[in-house]
Amino acid sequence: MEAGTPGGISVQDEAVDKSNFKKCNQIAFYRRQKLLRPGKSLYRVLLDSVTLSDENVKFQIIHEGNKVLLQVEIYEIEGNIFRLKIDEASPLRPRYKVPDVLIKEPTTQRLLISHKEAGILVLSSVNEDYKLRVTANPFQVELQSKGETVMSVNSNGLLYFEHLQPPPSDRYTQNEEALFLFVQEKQEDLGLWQEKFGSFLDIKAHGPTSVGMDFSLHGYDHVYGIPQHTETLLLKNTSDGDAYRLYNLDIFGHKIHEKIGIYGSVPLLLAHKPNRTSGIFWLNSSETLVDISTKAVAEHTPSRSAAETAKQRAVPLTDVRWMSESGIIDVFLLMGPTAFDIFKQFAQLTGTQALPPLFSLGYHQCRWNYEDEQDVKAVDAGFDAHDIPYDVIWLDIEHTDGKRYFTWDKKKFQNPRKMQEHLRKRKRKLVVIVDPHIKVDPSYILYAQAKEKGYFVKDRNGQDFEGICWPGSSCYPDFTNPDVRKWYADQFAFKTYKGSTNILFVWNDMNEPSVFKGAELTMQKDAVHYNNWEHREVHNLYGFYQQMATAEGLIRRSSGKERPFVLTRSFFAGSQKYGAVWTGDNTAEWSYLKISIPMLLTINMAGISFCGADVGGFIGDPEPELLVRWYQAGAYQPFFRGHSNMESKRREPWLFGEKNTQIIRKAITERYVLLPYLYTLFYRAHTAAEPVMRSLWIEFPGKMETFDVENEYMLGKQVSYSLQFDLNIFEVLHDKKKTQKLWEPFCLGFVFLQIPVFQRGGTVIPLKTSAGKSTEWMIDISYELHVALDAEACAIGELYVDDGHSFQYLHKKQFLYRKFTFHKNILSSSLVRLKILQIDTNIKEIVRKSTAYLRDKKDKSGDLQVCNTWSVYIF
Ligand code: NBV
Repeated sequence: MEAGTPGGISVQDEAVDKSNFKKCNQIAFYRRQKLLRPGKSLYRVLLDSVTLSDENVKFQIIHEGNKVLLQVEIYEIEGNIFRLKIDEASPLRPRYKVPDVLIKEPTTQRLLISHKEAGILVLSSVNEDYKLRVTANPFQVELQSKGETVMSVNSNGLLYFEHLQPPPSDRYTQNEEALFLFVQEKQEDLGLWQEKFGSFLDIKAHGPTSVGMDFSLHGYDHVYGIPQHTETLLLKNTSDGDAYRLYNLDIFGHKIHEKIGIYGSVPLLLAHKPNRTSGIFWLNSSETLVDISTKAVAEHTPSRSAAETAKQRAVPLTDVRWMSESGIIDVFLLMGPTAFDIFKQFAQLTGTQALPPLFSLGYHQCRWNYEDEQDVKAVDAGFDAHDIPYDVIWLDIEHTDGKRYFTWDKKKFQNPRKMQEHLRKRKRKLVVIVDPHIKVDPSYILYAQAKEKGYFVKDRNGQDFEGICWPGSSCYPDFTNPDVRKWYADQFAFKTYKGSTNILFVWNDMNEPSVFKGAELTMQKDAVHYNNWEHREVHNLYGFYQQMATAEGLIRRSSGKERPFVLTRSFFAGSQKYGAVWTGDNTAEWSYLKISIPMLLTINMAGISFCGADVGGFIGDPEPELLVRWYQAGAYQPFFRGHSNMESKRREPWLFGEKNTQIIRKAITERYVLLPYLYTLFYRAHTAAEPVMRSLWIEFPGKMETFDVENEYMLGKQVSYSLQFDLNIFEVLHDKKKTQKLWEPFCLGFVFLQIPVFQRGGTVIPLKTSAGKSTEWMIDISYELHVALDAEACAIGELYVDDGHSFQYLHKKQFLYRKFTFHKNILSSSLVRLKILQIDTNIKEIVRKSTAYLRDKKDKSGDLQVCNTWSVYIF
């Protein structure tokens, strides 16, 4: 059978047909919500219903039209977070509340009622820094920080809540029902009880359940976040077009600069102005749309004279309207006030980045497909022959027995253990793909077991949901069920997963989930999950749960000792706890290289530091210059993997002539030399929620000129990377002046020989003195510190080291964490935490060597070079 076309299935045939995917106006709940225009909200607070407890303040609001009551709960959460929950006061049945995303029930603080009269309720935080001013009629909430209004809620009156109703058949006689359906049709098909899209029909057992609300961000005209879209870093105004869509979809050949959702969703939006950053985390896993509109308004200051009013300043204001198909309104208002505070606040709710095993920060070589054991060995040997470091080789779907995951193609991979032993000797790892769909085949043990245990997602008639994917007819494990996750995790046990060893790690693909003949190539929204929840409620969580179960499986197979590595395509808020994500099927074109940077920066802002884009572009064949430039970019991104489609030409780094091989080798080598710094950054991401890859505004929050920069970013605090397309004008951010023009010694013929990377003045970064064949080969290579001084001739930096693979750093606190200070010509190192003695000896060595290095520099130039801004440093 032809590879990739089981049962004649080839996704490539189905690719990029835009009509497969909805535009916003083809989404019924969006059309319904858009009927509500900005204006006075019909919701009014019943002030008599206000109750205060240690945990929260509760009250009811009533809709003046339909008289439905909603229950509002306001919480103050430790660390400058406010939570607003709105649900029906007495729903017909419980509405879906997203479980498993918050790492724990947040610790609340008692709010105080400081004022309650004349239709106004004022709540204050314990420290009195924040005030929530609740207006009763119409219902609005204004959030103030020390007197400054930061955000207001429902100020455009767009609170929208479709309450659960009995189906029309229970409410009307047959004739009335016919009339109802007729009226419904007349109303441009509002899609209340069913919704058509092409030949697909979504039957809504519980009718319309949509929710929505607006937020005004005062003084802000820069908003970011809500991945994943192929869009600019700065979120755009959506007034004249489609809203940003958060709905995990597998869009093969997706275009750039579109607001349709691809693969993963994190409903976290950040707003930034020079003195403050705020965040909105809309915890809802159903399809969600976000409208954004920025305008200038007159400055909002109470009681001004006529003369003052005439001189009123125009200030920016951004309105953000969230609309979800289902669930409740559960929104966290993150008050910052700095970007780093927002990252901490979000991590406090959803967890921090898992600390990756060190090997996974090395270079990964992937392709759809490395054909067989010989191919794997040859590619592995190719890296050594060409003196290029790499850590991991990957196997795509063709390695399996007919797309039955957890199995091997018996002809091509006759002895997978032996192949892994071969790789192990060469200190390398293997990653294999494990997609969620399971081939309908009673003789396939995974299918038979899941079928028997009732572990598959069901269709609306209670039968196992069947869709088409790589293996042909497939069923989908219901990962929302904890028993299914446990069963799935058990499949990774060495005894169960035949041919697997502890150098094998996992890649979860197609987990949006991708269903070839489904509506928008995904699962029917009326499919049914654990506890009878419809797929529409949990859609954006499917991949999150698969990665959770997979990571758990890898941890369990090592009896809790080893850190897992799991790459997922689909993700949600909190996926950072389970591993890495990549941006999916990009195309081998310059524009995709360019857009990969804002896409990765946005994913980083949303808490997922461990992310990357396929180097070279997955679809098509990059021209050599593009490939080389992509390696240079990837070397400075958190997850670094070369990958290509089965229809693309082979692309191993040495296939493009000696000169290109040399430049690629250099880029990958630089990555390996930089690993101590990168690993330290991941430690910071893991423990302090600091993103590894940061847009400039995060590091320079007061510098407006950085707010929209998306071709340059910081790797941690200390290194900046710049993607430059114009070889003659090279600008980097300068601390004092706006930018500084550099020259072109970076260019070599058609391509940069040097990657435009800079070390920030005032910093010390730890490096290895050279690269090895893989991370494991580098254990004995010594470290060195690179010091770039600031105007005061000082510098600081840090280094984190542990065994690189186990949980000993956590359970036994076996790690080393050192801070370095360079001051008055002396480099000193202070211990933050240490338990591994032999590494400490190494550190003394670092200090000795680097001081020598500095002396060396001094000798050569006659003076230590003081970098009062950026030091141009070529690694
Ligand atoms: O498993 C094959 C590919 C994989 O190589 C790619 O990285 C994924 O994003 N997969 C998608 C399925 C088919 C894409 C046409």
